[in-house]
Amino acid sequence: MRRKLSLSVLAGAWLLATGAHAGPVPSCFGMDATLVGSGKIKGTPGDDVIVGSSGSDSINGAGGSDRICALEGEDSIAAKNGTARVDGGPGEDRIRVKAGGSGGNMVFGGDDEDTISFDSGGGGGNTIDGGAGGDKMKLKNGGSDVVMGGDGDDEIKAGSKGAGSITISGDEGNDEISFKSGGGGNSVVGGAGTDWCKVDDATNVDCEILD
Ligand SMILES: [Ca+2]
Ligand SMILES: [Ca+2]
Ligand SMILES: [Ca+2]
Repeated sequence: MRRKLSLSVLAGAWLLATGAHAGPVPSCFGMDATLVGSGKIKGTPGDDVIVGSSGSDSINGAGGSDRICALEGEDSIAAKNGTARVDGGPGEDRIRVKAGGSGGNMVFGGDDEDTISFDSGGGGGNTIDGGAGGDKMKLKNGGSDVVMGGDGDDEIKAGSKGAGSITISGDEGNDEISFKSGGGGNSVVGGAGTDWCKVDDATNVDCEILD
């Protein structure tokens, strides 16, 4: 059988071969990595599957629908213009996603105190989950998004220009949530802990209201 490896896979394989074990190619959101590295990692204008290192990485997807798994360390992650799937992993990560507007983005801060800024570009059906730790999330949502603070005292600033129900949950911890809706039918729930909310319009609100 013929096996064909793309250039980017070869680049990743080279990096893997330098380790003690040249094990299988790591995966990210169910796909084999096309790029594996540490430190500063830059993707291509196309769709990349990038896996970082246990150290602090600076990963730039450089456009396209990228899957980025930064693993441990205090990582800085940027993705733009496509549908992004990003997992910061453990460590205090800084994640910036400016999506292309097709929706269906997935952003996970993972453990520890992450800073997430997300712009849906108008597309809906996105999932943004801060994970454990007190996260700071600044979100321009699309319709039908699911936003979770996860454990810890989270600060969630969300807003949507599009119609469609958005579900925001602070989860455990004392959370602060502000939400500007683009239409009705939204849900803002603080979850366990003492939570504060500032909402302009939501059908289901369960938290202490801030004026
Ligand atoms: Ca890392
Ligand atoms: Ca993290
Ligand atoms: Ca959290």
